[in-house]
Amino acid sequence: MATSLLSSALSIHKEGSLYWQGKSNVSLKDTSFLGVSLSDHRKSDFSKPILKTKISVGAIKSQAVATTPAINRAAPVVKKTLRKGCVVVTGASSGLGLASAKALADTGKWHVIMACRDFLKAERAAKSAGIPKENYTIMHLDLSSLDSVRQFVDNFRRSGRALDVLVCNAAVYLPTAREPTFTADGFELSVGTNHLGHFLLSRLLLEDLKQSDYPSKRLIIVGSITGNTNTLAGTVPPKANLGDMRGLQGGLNGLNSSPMIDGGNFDGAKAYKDSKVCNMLTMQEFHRRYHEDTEITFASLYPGCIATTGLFREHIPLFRLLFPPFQKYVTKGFVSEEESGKRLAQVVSDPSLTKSGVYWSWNKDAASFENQLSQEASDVEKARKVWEVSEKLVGLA
Ligand code: LMG
Ligand code: NDP
Ligand code: PMR
Repeated sequence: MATSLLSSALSIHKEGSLYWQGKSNVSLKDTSFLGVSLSDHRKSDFSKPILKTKISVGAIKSQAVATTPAINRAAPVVKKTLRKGCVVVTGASSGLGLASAKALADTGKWHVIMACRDFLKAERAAKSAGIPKENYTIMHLDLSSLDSVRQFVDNFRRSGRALDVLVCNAAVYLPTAREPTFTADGFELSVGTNHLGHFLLSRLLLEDLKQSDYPSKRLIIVGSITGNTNTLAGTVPPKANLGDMRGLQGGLNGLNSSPMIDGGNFDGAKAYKDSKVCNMLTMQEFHRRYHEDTEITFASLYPGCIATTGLFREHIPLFRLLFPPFQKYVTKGFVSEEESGKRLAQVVSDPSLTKSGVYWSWNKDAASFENQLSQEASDVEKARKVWEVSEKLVGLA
């Protein structure tokens, strides 16, 4: 009996560390203590055990990934194998989206719908990343067009797949633009793509998530430290600020309203940070409105500073050259694309990250913790207003 228990424990650990390889193999120097909320670094819970030590038979069972004979002997209920999950990841053609698609597809437990605006680029990216071809499908989605968002939802439904997890990851960042550019529907491009496109997508796909019979359904919206003014990174000018949202209410069209949410003059870096605040507020509003009834987990995260991604493609060459070493050696907030992909994959499927309404970050030991959002990014009234104004803009109300 003792031998059988021991062998089952060993197998569980083996499964756990195989499945959650990302968590157990991360390098300690990858994460920044500076990434931790300034006002809340005591709460940042460096003592939280990493998953490998936390994983329990129950946790394995809920994912039903383990079917080794040793585990079956110890816990016969585990026999029932969970079907492959289906996760939609927007902007999976590069950076964090691609890395998370790979991390998830490589486990063999997920089919990844890569929702991308450039089909060929996505196909090449998936191939060169070596994503197993039976574990992904590319579907066209251009978040800067509400028609395209609706069409994607139709196409997805026609595919007959269940939707178990949705990851709103795609984003654009236009720090050097002097003049605003606009989406097909006339919204300033950064907020239009990063927030409004995802807002419509997630509102429509909520119905599909509700219908899924998967045991842990999740809607994840990628946030960022730079939208949180309670951090050093968030105080680098220009700071995020939604103000009274008069620009958003006016439709961000730059004609009869400002292209900026707060009604100010166009600033691409600020528009990006504002869009991230909207992403984090939207996640919380979803949680308040739907978590209890649907049992869907709503979450956001700051995956670390992935200084090498395409996000900085519009920045000046000197910035692109200096930013990675600056983050690696000065702030120590740098993470590789691969590591960031494993982090997002945890938020998608880790059995211990089921809490809803949480903004996840990772501490210097690469363990996840519930981070504190800035005052604005956790403002209940602002969240409601962003929700209500956004639903008008995207034609839901
Ligand atoms: C706005 O500027 C832009 O206007 C906007 O267009 C958009 O890009 C936006 O958020 C994005 O930024 C905001 C920013 C500009 O303003 C400030 O941050 C105000 C403070 C300005 C201070 C300038 C100092 C410049 C030096 C930075 C290095 C400090 C680090 C400490 C050094 C310790 C050394 C041990 O700010 C900038 O544009 C600054 C440029 C930031 C680029 C980041 C790269 C910095 C390179 C630093 C060298 C890295 C070398 C690495 C090797 C390390 C070896 C140990
Ligand atoms: P990348 O530029 O590498 O990836 C962004 C993805 O979004 C690309 O696949 C891009 O497609 C896609 N995309 C852009 N516009 C659209 C659109 N209109 N429709 C559909 N897809 C679109 O950047 P990252 O991987 O760095 O960014 C991913 C997420 O991570 C973003 O939400 C960002 O805010 C967040 N983040 C990034 C950090 C970092 O340090 N890099 C830090 C914190 C958060 P295409 O390949 O065709 O251009
Ligand atoms: Mg920042 C203290 C740590 C820290 C962290 C974790 C980041 C993350 N940054 C930090 C500090 C600083 N940055 C400091 C001290 C400066 C002034 C030199 C600085 C500057 C800076 C610039 C100019 N940082 C930037 C930029 C960008 O253009 C990036 C940006 O704001 O995009 C919106 C950026 C970022 N810094 C980060 C992260 C994660 C970014 C990238 C983007 C994002 O939030 O998604």
